[in-house]
Amino acid sequence: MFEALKPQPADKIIALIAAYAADPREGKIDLGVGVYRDDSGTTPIMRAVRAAETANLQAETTKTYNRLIGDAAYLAAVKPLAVGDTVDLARVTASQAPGGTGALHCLFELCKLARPGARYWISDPSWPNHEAILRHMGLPIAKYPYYDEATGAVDFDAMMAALDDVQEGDIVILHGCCHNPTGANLDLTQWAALTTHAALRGWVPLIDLAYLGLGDGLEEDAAGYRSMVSRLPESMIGLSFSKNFGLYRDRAGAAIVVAETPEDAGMAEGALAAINRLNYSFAPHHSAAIVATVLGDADLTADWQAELKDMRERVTGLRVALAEALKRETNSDRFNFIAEHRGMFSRLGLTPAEVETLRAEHGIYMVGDSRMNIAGFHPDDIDRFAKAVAKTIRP
Ligand code: PLP
Ligand code: TYF
Repeated sequence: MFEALKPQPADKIIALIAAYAADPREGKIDLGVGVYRDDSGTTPIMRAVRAAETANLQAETTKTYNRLIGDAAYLAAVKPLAVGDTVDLARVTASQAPGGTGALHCLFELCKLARPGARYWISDPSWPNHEAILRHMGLPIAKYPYYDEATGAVDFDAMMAALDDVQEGDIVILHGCCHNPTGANLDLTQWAALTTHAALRGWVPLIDLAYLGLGDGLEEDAAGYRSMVSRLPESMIGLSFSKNFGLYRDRAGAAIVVAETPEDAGMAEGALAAINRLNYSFAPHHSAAIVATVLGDADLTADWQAELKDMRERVTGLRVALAEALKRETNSDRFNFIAEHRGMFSRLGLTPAEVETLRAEHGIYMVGDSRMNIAGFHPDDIDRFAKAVAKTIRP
């Protein structure tokens, strides 16, 4: 039967990992997959994560099954982290999921059960896996324009105009902060306008939250989507701890539902537990237990927040240095937006041919749409990178 299978299209981001590894050149620069790296080029295990993992290893007494919905301490810590004190927690339920991807998949399945006719709106562009997963699940996709290449900002008018076609009950996927791939984010006024639109038109937001704390701060990054969640009867959050806890391969995430009433939240909880059972029964415990231990301990939480702040500030510092170097080398303001953006990514705005030239001639790897993982830069790379870009785009 397997001869009937067709080759699967590669994930263009994941494919870059292998292409970069196979390049023998000294001084190659990896701006591909979105993982945080420090100045030594490593993706560190965070101090609080290491401490919690060590403590858990000693304290753990059993490996028996936990609950289908997930670990109680983990979910109790995760809900307030996501929604803050903006909603009554009796209206909030959550399930443990293997990473943010797992959380999104669970929420799509929940929507499929609750709203069979819904369309799923994604930003154009968005993280490619949004469209890929929805397609895989056979769910109907609609797109809203998001990014204005000319200004480097959100094209909010175009976004709102497209959302005029939304039907009651549709699901609109929004990036909670640190938009992937553009780095351009909604401001508080725009979140408020979207909230009013959702309230009037009856669409339900699904917030993809993969970079909380990597933009301007844990509270700052949450302010926009929390204001929306607090004003609407229903919303969902797909949370990932891959980036802000550095737990990538260990897979920690949560599918969070804010329901209109505690009774509805109870129904959603039952469905989420069943979805977990039907997919893999129990989500991986190890990584979730690390998050629960960190968030359940004031000292570990403070240390996690301090290290996350350092990570965030490294990225913001690299943004400023990069924008300055590109301004100097290209003698233009074309790339100033990089310093304004937040999160791990910005798109340079180069053509696919220019991206290919950077790879072939300079050993610089970025996604074909010219998305760069800013955290991938070493400070010493920036001048050479800016010179290479200037040479590549010179008419
Ligand atoms: N959503 C966005 C926008 C992402 O960039 C990512 C990748 O990190 C995820 C979700 C899910 O990440 P993970 O499944 O590794 O937790
Ligand atoms: O966009 C990125 O680079 C990260 C990592 O299928 C990632 O979100 C990329 C592709 C993918 C899973 C994770």
